[in-house]
Amino acid sequence: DPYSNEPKRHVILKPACVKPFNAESPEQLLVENFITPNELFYVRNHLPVPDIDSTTYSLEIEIEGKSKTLTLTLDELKKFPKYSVTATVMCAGNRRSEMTKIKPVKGLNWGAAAVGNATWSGASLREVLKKAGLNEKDLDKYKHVQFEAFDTDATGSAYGASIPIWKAVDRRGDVILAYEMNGVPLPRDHGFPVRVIVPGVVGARNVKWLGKIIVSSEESQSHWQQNDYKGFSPSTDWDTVDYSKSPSIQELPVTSAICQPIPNSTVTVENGQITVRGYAWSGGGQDIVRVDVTSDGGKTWHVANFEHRDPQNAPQHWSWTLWTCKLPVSKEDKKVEIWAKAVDSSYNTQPESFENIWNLRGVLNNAYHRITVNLE
Ligand code: MTE
Ligand code: MO
Repeated sequence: DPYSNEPKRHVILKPACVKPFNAESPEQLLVENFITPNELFYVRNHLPVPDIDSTTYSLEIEIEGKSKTLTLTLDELKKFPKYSVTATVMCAGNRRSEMTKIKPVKGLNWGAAAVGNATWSGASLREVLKKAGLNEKDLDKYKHVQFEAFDTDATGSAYGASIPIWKAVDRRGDVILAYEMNGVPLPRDHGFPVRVIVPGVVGARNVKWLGKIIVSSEESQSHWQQNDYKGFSPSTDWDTVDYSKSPSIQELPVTSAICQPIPNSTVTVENGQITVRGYAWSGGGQDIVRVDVTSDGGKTWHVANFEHRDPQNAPQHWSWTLWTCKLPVSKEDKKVEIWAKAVDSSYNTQPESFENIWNLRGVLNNAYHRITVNLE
Protein backbone atom coordinates (compact mmCIF):
# COMPACT_ATOMS: atom_id res chain seq x y z
CA ASP A 1 0.00 0.00 0.00
CA PRO A 2 1.64 3.26 -1.13
CA TYR A 3 -0.50 4.96 1.55
CA SER A 4 0.93 2.99 4.48
CA ASN A 5 3.15 5.85 5.66
CA GLU A 6 0.77 8.79 5.89
CA PRO A 7 0.96 11.40 8.67
CA LYS A 8 -1.53 11.56 11.55
CA ARG A 9 -4.42 13.95 10.96
CA HIS A 10 -6.70 15.85 13.32
CA VAL A 11 -10.00 14.02 13.84
CA ILE A 12 -11.96 17.17 13.07
CA LEU A 13 -10.86 17.21 9.42
CA LYS A 14 -13.66 15.86 7.23
CA PRO A 15 -12.20 13.67 4.49
CA ALA A 16 -13.44 14.15 0.92
CA CYS A 17 -11.20 11.22 -0.01
CA VAL A 18 -8.89 9.07 2.13
CA LYS A 19 -6.37 7.68 -0.39
CA PRO A 20 -5.03 10.14 -1.43
CA PHE A 21 -5.93 12.15 1.64
CA ASN A 22 -8.13 15.19 1.04
CA ALA A 23 -10.00 16.92 3.83
CA GLU A 24 -11.43 20.22 5.00
CA SER A 25 -12.35 21.50 8.43
CA PRO A 26 -15.97 22.22 9.37
CA GLU A 27 -16.86 25.54 7.68
CA GLN A 28 -18.05 27.21 10.88
CA LEU A 29 -14.57 26.86 12.42
CA LEU A 30 -12.81 28.66 9.56
CA VAL A 31 -13.98 32.12 10.59
CA GLU A 32 -12.93 31.67 14.23
CA ASN A 33 -9.31 32.41 13.30
CA PHE A 34 -7.76 34.90 10.90
CA ILE A 35 -4.75 32.57 10.83
CA THR A 36 -5.95 29.02 10.28
CA PRO A 37 -4.37 26.61 12.79
CA ASN A 38 -2.14 24.09 10.99
CA GLU A 39 -4.18 21.08 12.10
CA LEU A 40 -7.40 22.64 10.71
CA PHE A 41 -5.87 23.70 7.39
CA TYR A 42 -7.43 21.79 4.49
CA VAL A 43 -5.30 19.08 2.89
CA ARG A 44 -5.32 18.46 -0.84
CA ASN A 45 -3.05 15.58 -1.86
CA HIS A 46 -3.09 13.94 -5.29
CA LEU A 47 -0.66 11.21 -4.32
CA PRO A 48 0.86 9.51 -1.26
CA VAL A 49 2.71 11.86 1.09
CA PRO A 50 6.46 11.43 0.56
CA ASP A 51 8.58 10.77 3.64
CA ILE A 52 11.51 13.15 3.24
CA ASP A 53 14.61 13.18 5.45
CA SER A 54 15.40 16.86 5.94
CA THR A 55 19.08 16.12 6.64
CA THR A 56 19.61 14.64 3.17
CA TYR A 57 17.03 16.81 1.38
CA SER A 58 18.20 18.97 -1.47
CA LEU A 59 16.55 21.39 -3.84
CA GLU A 60 17.83 21.68 -7.40
CA ILE A 61 17.51 24.89 -9.39
CA GLU A 62 18.01 24.73 -13.14
CA ILE A 63 17.98 27.57 -15.63
CA GLU A 64 17.43 26.18 -19.10
CA GLY A 65 20.43 26.66 -21.35
CA LYS A 66 22.90 27.08 -18.47
CA SER A 67 25.24 24.19 -17.88
CA LYS A 68 25.45 24.58 -14.11
CA THR A 69 22.56 23.91 -11.75
CA LEU A 70 22.38 25.14 -8.18
CA THR A 71 21.74 22.59 -5.44
CA LEU A 72 20.72 23.73 -1.97
CA THR A 73 20.41 21.69 1.19
CA LEU A 74 17.75 22.76 3.70
CA ASP A 75 20.47 24.42 5.82
CA GLU A 76 21.75 26.32 2.81
CA LEU A 77 18.22 27.46 1.93
CA LYS A 78 17.81 28.68 5.50
CA LYS A 79 20.92 30.88 5.10
CA PHE A 80 19.03 33.11 2.66
CA PRO A 81 17.23 36.05 4.33
CA LYS A 82 14.02 34.76 5.91
CA TYR A 83 10.74 36.33 4.83
CA SER A 84 7.25 35.79 6.22
CA VAL A 85 4.15 36.17 4.09
CA THR A 86 0.60 35.74 5.36
CA ALA A 87 -1.32 34.32 2.43
CA THR A 88 -4.54 32.49 1.74
CA VAL A 89 -4.28 29.25 -0.21
CA MET A 90 -7.45 28.11 -1.94
CA CYS A 91 -8.17 25.02 -4.01
CA ALA A 92 -9.64 25.59 -7.49
CA GLY A 93 -12.34 23.11 -6.44
CA ASN A 94 -13.38 25.01 -3.31
CA ARG A 95 -17.23 25.17 -3.14
CA ARG A 96 -17.54 22.50 -5.85
CA SER A 97 -20.43 20.82 -4.00
CA GLU A 98 -22.61 23.85 -4.82
CA MET A 99 -21.84 23.67 -8.53
CA THR A 100 -22.52 19.93 -8.51
CA LYS A 101 -26.16 20.63 -7.59
CA ILE A 102 -26.65 22.11 -11.08
CA LYS A 103 -25.24 19.08 -12.85
CA PRO A 104 -22.63 16.49 -11.79
CA VAL A 105 -18.96 17.33 -12.31
CA LYS A 106 -15.78 15.31 -12.00
CA GLY A 107 -13.94 16.10 -8.78
CA LEU A 108 -13.84 15.92 -5.00
CA ASN A 109 -17.01 17.15 -3.38
CA TRP A 110 -15.52 20.13 -1.54
CA GLY A 111 -17.60 22.40 0.66
CA ALA A 112 -16.49 25.97 1.28
CA ALA A 113 -13.51 25.10 3.49
CA ALA A 114 -10.92 24.03 0.90
CA VAL A 115 -9.16 27.24 1.85
CA GLY A 116 -7.01 28.53 4.70
CA ASN A 117 -4.88 31.49 5.68
CA ALA A 118 -1.41 30.98 7.15
CA THR A 119 1.87 32.76 7.78
CA TRP A 120 4.49 31.10 5.63
CA SER A 121 8.21 31.69 6.19
CA GLY A 122 11.18 30.89 4.04
CA ALA A 123 13.56 32.15 1.38
CA SER A 124 12.55 34.47 -1.45
CA LEU A 125 12.26 32.61 -4.76
CA ARG A 126 13.50 35.75 -6.48
CA GLU A 127 16.70 35.79 -4.44
CA VAL A 128 17.29 32.06 -4.90
CA LEU A 129 16.88 32.41 -8.68
CA LYS A 130 19.34 35.29 -8.69
CA LYS A 131 21.84 33.11 -6.81
CA ALA A 132 21.26 30.37 -9.40
CA GLY A 133 22.44 32.84 -12.05
CA LEU A 134 19.22 34.29 -13.42
CA ASN A 135 20.05 37.78 -14.68
CA GLU A 136 17.80 40.67 -15.54
CA LYS A 137 18.96 40.46 -19.17
CA ASP A 138 17.95 36.77 -19.41
CA LEU A 139 14.39 37.39 -18.43
CA ASP A 140 13.01 37.73 -21.94
CA LYS A 141 14.29 34.27 -22.84
CA TYR A 142 12.15 32.62 -20.22
CA LYS A 143 8.44 32.67 -19.64
CA HIS A 144 7.74 30.25 -16.81
CA VAL A 145 9.11 28.88 -13.57
CA GLN A 146 8.33 25.19 -13.14
CA PHE A 147 8.16 23.31 -9.86
CA GLU A 148 8.68 19.55 -9.57
CA ALA A 149 7.75 17.68 -6.43
CA PHE A 150 8.82 14.50 -4.64
CA ASP A 151 5.37 12.87 -4.65
CA THR A 152 5.04 10.50 -7.57
CA ASP A 153 2.35 8.28 -9.05
CA ALA A 154 2.61 4.54 -9.77
CA THR A 155 4.43 5.24 -13.05
CA GLY A 156 6.97 7.43 -11.26
CA SER A 157 5.85 10.77 -12.63
CA ALA A 158 5.94 13.59 -10.13
CA TYR A 159 3.42 16.27 -9.21
CA GLY A 160 4.39 19.50 -10.93
CA ALA A 161 3.14 22.94 -11.87
CA SER A 162 4.43 26.28 -13.13
CA ILE A 163 3.83 30.00 -12.77
CA PRO A 164 4.60 32.87 -15.15
CA ILE A 165 8.11 34.20 -14.68
CA TRP A 166 7.03 37.75 -13.86
CA LYS A 167 5.35 36.50 -10.70
CA ALA A 168 8.55 34.74 -9.63
CA VAL A 169 10.96 37.60 -10.21
CA ASP A 170 8.82 40.61 -9.27
CA ARG A 171 9.83 42.03 -5.90
CA ARG A 172 6.12 42.50 -5.20
CA GLY A 173 5.25 38.91 -6.13
CA ASP A 174 6.24 37.70 -2.64
CA VAL A 175 6.80 34.12 -3.80
CA ILE A 176 8.63 32.17 -1.12
CA LEU A 177 10.22 28.79 -0.69
CA ALA A 178 8.56 28.11 2.63
CA TYR A 179 9.94 25.79 5.30
CA GLU A 180 7.67 27.08 8.07
CA MET A 181 3.90 27.32 8.45
CA ASN A 182 2.66 29.49 11.31
CA GLY A 183 6.04 29.43 13.04
CA VAL A 184 6.73 25.69 12.98
CA PRO A 185 8.39 23.46 10.36
CA LEU A 186 5.93 22.62 7.58
CA PRO A 187 3.74 19.67 8.60
CA ARG A 188 4.19 16.64 6.33
CA ASP A 189 0.73 17.09 4.77
CA HIS A 190 1.58 20.66 3.82
CA GLY A 191 4.86 19.93 2.07
CA PHE A 192 7.67 19.15 4.53
CA PRO A 193 10.41 20.20 4.28
CA VAL A 194 9.90 22.86 1.54
CA ARG A 195 6.98 24.07 -0.56
CA VAL A 196 6.53 27.08 -2.77
CA ILE A 197 3.97 29.66 -1.68
CA VAL A 198 2.68 31.70 -4.61
CA PRO A 199 0.43 34.30 -2.98
CA GLY A 200 -2.74 35.15 -4.87
CA VAL A 201 -2.45 32.08 -7.09
CA VAL A 202 -4.58 28.92 -7.07
CA GLY A 203 -3.57 26.18 -4.60
CA ALA A 204 -2.45 23.81 -7.36
CA ARG A 205 0.61 25.96 -8.16
CA ASN A 206 1.70 26.07 -4.50
CA VAL A 207 3.76 22.92 -4.99
CA LYS A 208 4.50 20.91 -1.85
CA TRP A 209 7.53 18.62 -1.22
CA LEU A 210 9.49 20.72 -3.68
CA GLY A 211 12.40 18.95 -5.36
CA LYS A 212 13.30 20.98 -8.41
CA ILE A 213 12.81 24.45 -9.87
CA ILE A 214 13.27 24.98 -13.61
CA VAL A 215 13.34 28.39 -15.25
CA SER A 216 12.00 27.67 -18.72
CA SER A 217 10.55 28.98 -21.93
CA GLU A 218 7.71 26.49 -21.41
CA GLU A 219 5.02 25.76 -18.88
CA SER A 220 5.25 22.63 -16.77
CA GLN A 221 4.24 19.64 -18.91
CA SER A 222 2.69 17.91 -15.90
CA HIS A 223 -0.83 16.54 -16.05
CA TRP A 224 -1.96 19.13 -13.48
CA GLN A 225 -0.71 22.07 -15.53
CA GLN A 226 -1.81 20.78 -18.94
CA ASN A 227 -4.84 18.55 -18.50
CA ASP A 228 -6.45 19.76 -15.33
CA TYR A 229 -7.11 23.06 -13.50
CA LYS A 230 -8.53 24.89 -16.49
CA GLY A 231 -11.88 26.54 -17.07
CA PHE A 232 -14.36 25.75 -19.89
CA SER A 233 -17.75 26.78 -21.22
CA PRO A 234 -20.86 25.30 -19.55
CA SER A 235 -21.56 23.55 -22.87
CA THR A 236 -18.18 21.84 -23.07
CA ASP A 237 -18.46 18.16 -22.18
CA TRP A 238 -16.00 15.27 -21.86
CA ASP A 239 -16.44 14.43 -25.56
CA THR A 240 -15.64 17.93 -26.78
CA VAL A 241 -13.18 19.22 -24.21
CA ASP A 242 -9.76 20.26 -25.53
CA TYR A 243 -7.43 21.06 -22.69
CA SER A 244 -4.90 22.69 -25.01
CA LYS A 245 -7.42 25.46 -25.73
CA SER A 246 -7.76 26.96 -22.23
CA PRO A 247 -5.05 28.64 -20.20
CA SER A 248 -4.05 27.12 -16.88
CA ILE A 249 -5.73 28.70 -13.88
CA GLN A 250 -3.39 31.04 -12.02
CA GLU A 251 -5.14 33.88 -10.16
CA LEU A 252 -8.51 32.87 -8.75
CA PRO A 253 -11.60 35.06 -9.17
CA VAL A 254 -13.24 36.88 -6.25
CA THR A 255 -15.31 34.69 -3.97
CA SER A 256 -16.94 34.61 -0.55
CA ALA A 257 -18.74 32.14 1.68
CA ILE A 258 -21.07 32.16 4.64
CA CYS A 259 -19.52 30.05 7.39
CA GLN A 260 -21.89 30.85 10.27
CA PRO A 261 -24.69 29.92 10.63
CA ILE A 262 -24.35 26.51 9.03
CA PRO A 263 -26.89 25.54 6.34
CA ASN A 264 -30.24 24.21 7.62
CA SER A 265 -29.47 25.01 11.25
CA THR A 266 -31.92 26.84 13.51
CA VAL A 267 -30.92 30.39 14.35
CA THR A 268 -32.28 32.59 17.14
CA VAL A 269 -33.53 36.00 15.96
CA GLU A 270 -32.40 38.84 18.24
CA ASN A 271 -33.85 42.32 17.79
CA GLY A 272 -35.07 41.29 14.36
CA GLN A 273 -31.57 40.27 13.25
CA ILE A 274 -29.37 37.24 12.87
CA THR A 275 -25.58 37.24 12.85
CA VAL A 276 -23.92 36.00 9.69
CA ARG A 277 -20.16 35.48 9.39
CA GLY A 278 -17.91 34.42 6.57
CA TYR A 279 -14.80 34.98 4.54
CA ALA A 280 -14.07 36.73 1.24
CA TRP A 281 -10.98 36.58 -0.91
CA SER A 282 -9.79 37.42 -4.38
CA GLY A 283 -6.77 36.17 -6.32
CA GLY A 284 -3.95 38.25 -7.73
CA GLY A 285 -3.48 40.20 -4.50
CA GLN A 286 -6.75 42.08 -4.90
CA ASP A 287 -8.24 43.47 -1.72
CA ILE A 288 -11.87 42.93 -0.70
CA VAL A 289 -13.65 46.27 -0.67
CA ARG A 290 -17.19 45.17 0.19
CA VAL A 291 -19.31 42.17 1.09
CA ASP A 292 -23.07 42.40 0.46
CA VAL A 293 -25.56 40.17 2.25
CA THR A 294 -29.29 39.77 1.68
CA SER A 295 -32.13 37.84 3.30
CA ASP A 296 -34.84 38.80 0.79
CA GLY A 297 -33.50 37.57 -2.51
CA GLY A 298 -31.60 40.75 -3.27
CA LYS A 299 -34.36 43.32 -2.71
CA THR A 300 -32.25 44.84 0.06
CA TRP A 301 -28.54 44.34 0.52
CA HIS A 302 -26.69 44.90 3.79
CA VAL A 303 -23.02 45.76 3.80
CA ALA A 304 -21.05 43.46 6.11
CA ASN A 305 -18.45 44.74 8.58
CA PHE A 306 -14.91 43.53 8.26
CA GLU A 307 -13.84 41.62 11.36
CA HIS A 308 -10.33 41.00 10.22
CA ARG A 309 -8.38 42.00 7.18
CA ASP A 310 -4.69 42.40 6.62
CA PRO A 311 -3.43 45.94 6.06
CA GLN A 312 -1.52 45.13 2.85
CA ASN A 313 -2.79 47.04 -0.16
CA ALA A 314 -3.69 45.59 -3.55
CA PRO A 315 -2.00 44.07 -5.50
CA GLN A 316 -0.27 42.51 -2.50
CA HIS A 317 -3.34 41.81 -0.42
CA TRP A 318 -2.77 38.09 0.00
CA SER A 319 -4.99 37.24 2.97
CA TRP A 320 -8.68 36.64 3.14
CA THR A 321 -11.05 39.08 4.82
CA LEU A 322 -13.31 37.82 7.58
CA TRP A 323 -16.65 39.60 7.75
CA THR A 324 -19.75 39.72 9.90
CA CYS A 325 -23.23 41.09 9.30
CA LYS A 326 -26.21 41.72 11.55
CA LEU A 327 -28.81 40.76 9.01
CA PRO A 328 -32.42 41.92 9.44
CA VAL A 329 -34.91 39.10 8.93
CA SER A 330 -38.68 39.08 8.86
CA LYS A 331 -40.23 37.64 12.05
CA GLU A 332 -43.03 35.93 10.16
CA ASP A 333 -40.61 33.79 8.18
CA LYS A 334 -39.84 30.38 9.60
CA LYS A 335 -37.10 29.93 7.05
CA VAL A 336 -34.81 32.36 5.33
CA GLU A 337 -32.37 32.15 2.44
CA ILE A 338 -29.19 34.16 2.92
CA TRP A 339 -27.00 35.24 0.04
CA ALA A 340 -23.52 36.74 0.16
CA LYS A 341 -21.29 38.25 -2.52
CA ALA A 342 -17.99 40.08 -2.36
CA VAL A 343 -16.50 42.91 -4.41
CA ASP A 344 -12.74 43.16 -4.90
CA SER A 345 -10.52 46.20 -5.43
CA SER A 346 -10.89 45.90 -9.21
CA TYR A 347 -14.66 46.07 -8.63
CA ASN A 348 -15.01 42.54 -9.87
CA THR A 349 -17.82 40.69 -8.18
CA GLN A 350 -19.31 37.22 -8.06
CA PRO A 351 -21.76 35.80 -10.61
CA GLU A 352 -25.31 35.38 -9.38
CA SER A 353 -25.71 31.67 -9.96
CA PHE A 354 -23.78 28.55 -10.83
CA GLU A 355 -25.81 27.81 -13.96
CA ASN A 356 -23.79 29.92 -16.32
CA ILE A 357 -20.36 29.23 -14.86
CA TRP A 358 -20.83 25.46 -14.62
CA ASN A 359 -17.83 23.57 -16.02
CA LEU A 360 -17.19 19.86 -16.33
CA ARG A 361 -14.38 19.75 -13.77
CA GLY A 362 -16.13 21.94 -11.20
CA VAL A 363 -13.48 24.61 -10.78
CA LEU A 364 -13.83 28.39 -10.25
CA ASN A 365 -17.00 27.92 -8.18
CA ASN A 366 -17.48 31.55 -7.21
CA ALA A 367 -21.21 32.27 -7.58
CA TYR A 368 -23.13 33.96 -4.73
CA HIS A 369 -23.07 31.75 -1.68
CA ARG A 370 -26.67 30.89 -0.73
CA ILE A 371 -27.76 29.01 2.37
CA THR A 372 -31.10 28.38 4.02
CA VAL A 373 -31.61 28.47 7.79
CA ASN A 374 -34.60 28.07 10.11
CA LEU A 375 -35.54 30.95 12.40
CA GLU A 376 -36.73 30.78 16.01
N1 MTE B 1 1.93 19.75 -4.34
C1 MTE B 1 2.25 18.46 -4.49
N2 MTE B 1 3.54 18.13 -4.54
N3 MTE B 1 1.30 17.50 -4.58
C2 MTE B 1 -0.04 17.82 -4.55
O1 MTE B 1 -0.89 16.91 -4.62
N4 MTE B 1 -1.72 19.62 -4.42
C3 MTE B 1 -1.93 21.00 -4.82
C4 MTE B 1 -0.99 21.93 -4.08
N5 MTE B 1 0.36 21.44 -4.11
C5 MTE B 1 -0.41 19.18 -4.41
C6 MTE B 1 0.63 20.13 -4.28
C7 MTE B 1 -3.28 21.48 -4.64
S1 MTE B 1 -4.40 21.09 -5.85
C8 MTE B 1 -3.64 22.33 -3.62
S2 MTE B 1 -5.19 22.98 -3.54
C9 MTE B 1 -2.67 22.68 -2.56
O2 MTE B 1 -1.42 22.03 -2.73
C10 MTE B 1 -3.19 22.29 -1.20
O3 MTE B 1 -2.29 22.64 -0.20
P1 MTE B 1 -2.51 22.13 1.28
O4 MTE B 1 -2.70 20.64 1.24
O5 MTE B 1 -1.31 22.54 2.06
O6 MTE B 1 -3.76 22.80 1.79
MO1 MO C 1 -6.39 22.15 -5.43
